Amino acid sequence: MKTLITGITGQDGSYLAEALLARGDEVHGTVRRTSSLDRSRLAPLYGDPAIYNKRLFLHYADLEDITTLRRIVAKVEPQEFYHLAGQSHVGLSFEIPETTCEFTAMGTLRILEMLRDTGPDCRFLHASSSEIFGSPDGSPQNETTPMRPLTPYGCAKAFATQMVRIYRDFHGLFASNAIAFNHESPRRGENFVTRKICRAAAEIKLGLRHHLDLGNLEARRDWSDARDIVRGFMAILGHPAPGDFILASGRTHSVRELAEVSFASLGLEWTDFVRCDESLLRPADPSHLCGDTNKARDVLKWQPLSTFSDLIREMTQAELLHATQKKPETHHP
Ligand code: NDP
Ligand code: GDR
Repeated sequence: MKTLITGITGQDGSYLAEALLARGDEVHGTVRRTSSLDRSRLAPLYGDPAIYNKRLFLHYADLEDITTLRRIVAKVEPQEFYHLAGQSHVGLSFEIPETTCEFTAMGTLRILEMLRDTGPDCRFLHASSSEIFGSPDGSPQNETTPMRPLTPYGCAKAFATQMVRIYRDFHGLFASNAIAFNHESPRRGENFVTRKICRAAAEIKLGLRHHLDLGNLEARRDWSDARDIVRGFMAILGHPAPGDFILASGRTHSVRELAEVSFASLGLEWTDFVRCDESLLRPADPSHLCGDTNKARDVLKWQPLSTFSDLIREMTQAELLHATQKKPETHHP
């Protein structure tokens, strides 16, 4: 099978590329021009001469550059198209709302318009988000929960999610929304709270720093393992009919509990090191997001395999290894 991924250099894109290659696919990914060619999450694939430019191909295309994307789709003729690219930081979307909406909302609409022209044979997945629910009336949320976003990022995802529904219902595209709740891994971006906490705990353990500044400690999130969610993406496009599917763990934890698990896994008491920094509080922050995964469990036979504490411990250990490699050598007399 030929597959196309936007956002292949990101956390999810890199795991998805690995999983699709393991399935036997020819994988194509779009990358944007950056000043550094360090696409570290793809490093294991780059380094494999049997994979890179044999079964994994990268193409330059920005989300605004629909002509280039159209050319890539025409050349590759993918059977599956995973659209993961976008500005993915919710807090930052308050600082850069226009680019967030341009890439996430309009970028998705342009791709749908292109697929409407190029033909309905390609199955399309949009990585939607729990942020579309914002302040829901009840918890947990399912595929029919009304969208009530609180953040520019959530608004952009809500627009894209509804457009996917419109193109599925009225233009006959095989287009699905994976409504994913937070998912993490050692490849998570460094400014998301899980990675930030796990990294700080490891650096504090090694004496490389002394404090960690955090925003809202009471915020609760439904955290999963990114590898479980990526498995869900593949199950969604593997299902014979398109639709919307919640992918989540169905359990919530607070940022406070997250810090406790990470620091405790290194024998540290988190309260000795964590400080509250009010400048890290967001203008708005959803507080009751928890996914109801009954549809994905029943229809796709999908379920998450990893637990919250195992994931946080794995991420903390990965940071410890990383920080140890960075640590300046001690010179003995
Ligand atoms: P990352 O931030 O790790 O990756 C984002 C990807 O999008 C990167 O490959 C990035 O490229 C690319 N990208 C960003 N802007 C553009 C642009 N203008 N043109 C082309 N490519 C661009 O995100 P994740 O892997 O964590 O998430 C994947 C998707 O899933 C995102 O859309 C995110 O919003 C959504 N999502 C994620 C959740 C999560 O908890 N991880 C939960 C719900 C939804 P580059 O490497 O060059 O920056
Ligand atoms: P989120 O993830 O906004 O849910 O978006 P993030 O890890 O950024 O924040 C989770 C919660 O932690 C609180 N928080 C902090 N967050 C960050 N980043 N840094 C801090 O110092 C800090 N202190 C407390 C936040 O306020 C928030 O409540 C993620 C992204 O992957 C989106 O792309 C995705 O759509 C949603 O998850 C579902």
